[in-house]
Amino acid sequence: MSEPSFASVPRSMSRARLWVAALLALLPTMGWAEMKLNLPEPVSPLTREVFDLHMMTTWVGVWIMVIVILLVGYTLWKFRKSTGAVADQEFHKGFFGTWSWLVVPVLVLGLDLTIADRANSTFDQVENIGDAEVTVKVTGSQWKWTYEYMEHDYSFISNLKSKEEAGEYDYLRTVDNPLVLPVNTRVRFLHTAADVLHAWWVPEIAVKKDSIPGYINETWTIIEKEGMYRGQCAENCGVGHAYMPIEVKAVSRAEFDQWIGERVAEKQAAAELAASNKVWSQDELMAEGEGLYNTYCAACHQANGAGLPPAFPALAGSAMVTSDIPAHIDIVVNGKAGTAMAAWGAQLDDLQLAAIITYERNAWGNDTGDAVQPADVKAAR
Ligand code: HEC
Ligand SMILES: [Cu+2]
Repeated sequence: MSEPSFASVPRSMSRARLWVAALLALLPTMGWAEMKLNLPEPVSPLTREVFDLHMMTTWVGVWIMVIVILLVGYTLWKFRKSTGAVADQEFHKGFFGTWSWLVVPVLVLGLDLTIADRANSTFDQVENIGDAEVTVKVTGSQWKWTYEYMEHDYSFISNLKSKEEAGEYDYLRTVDNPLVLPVNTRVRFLHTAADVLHAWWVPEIAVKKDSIPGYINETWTIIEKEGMYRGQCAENCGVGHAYMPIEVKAVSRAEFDQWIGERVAEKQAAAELAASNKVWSQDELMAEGEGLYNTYCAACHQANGAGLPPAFPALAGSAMVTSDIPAHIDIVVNGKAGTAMAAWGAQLDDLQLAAIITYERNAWGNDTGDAVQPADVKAAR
């Protein structure tokens, strides 16, 4: 891919015109509808503290700026040369000249310590994890989030919604399965990663800490208002970094309890089915595979299998998908290192993988007639 560079810009185009062109190019991509000047409104005690600290330091900065500008402006005006002003050679001997060296630094230090004291108590709050009622382990991987409710032994993957599903405006902001959390409940997050550094960041509800492979970081929140809160991976984690948005759906405690109860029951039923050694018909696999494909694969390969070449290859008519079964199973289970094609072996069970692969081999005119069984996937792991 050749990127346009400054070197390739014709000489005749001045630097100023380049800047104007760059700004104009940015305009349509900015979300004007939601453009706000300040940080998002906090909805938890800790993020409110962070927000207040930010406001306080901002106002200190604003007032210092105003005072300095007024002082410099007044001085330039009052002692301008045209009125015959002459530099004061005895300034350092006067009262202000003598004492300002002491008084000004003392004032500045006092201000610094005032900010430091507030910042210190905020940091104490950041580390005040406490006993939580709900603990969620958040694992970042290239390029999706896995949420595990530790008290319920229930986990799921949260994936980018395709452009078709999300719509033009919400694309890259919405996911298929948001993290669901109860309001007015102390929640503890355990952050880790499966491959490289990521960072789970939802500014309204929690502070940001890196997700590091083999290491656990903790953050906490008490969400005070029901609603949908959004965030992004905040640590550059590779070519798919922009494809792992975060959504947190905050609901009432009763709604949360019901939701988690249903999910756990569903999961148990699915596990029993996958372990049952049943031989599946092509139709059954296709029916199961379509939904899974649309959930996990369509963001890149598209619902119609056409992909988004050259970044994401088409699966409709692909040589691998229409002939070589072992290679097909291998790339889905193990991924392809160094590309955006992730390994799905750890995220999905044998039945789910067999269903997706069978779907790919028979959808969009691929019509191979193959029915890849869970046992085939198991053997290839
Ligand atoms: C984040 C984007 C992304 C997602 C999500 C994704 N893939 Fe891929 N996939 C790719 C890329 C990129 C390649 C090309 C890798 C390469 O360079 O060979 C690829 C290649 C493939 C290939 C090989 C195609 C060929 O003709 O060589 C298959 C099969 C495949 N993906 C299946 C899947 C399945 C099944 C899923 C869902 C479980 C999935 N992919 C999810 C990005 C993605
Ligand atoms: Cu990331």
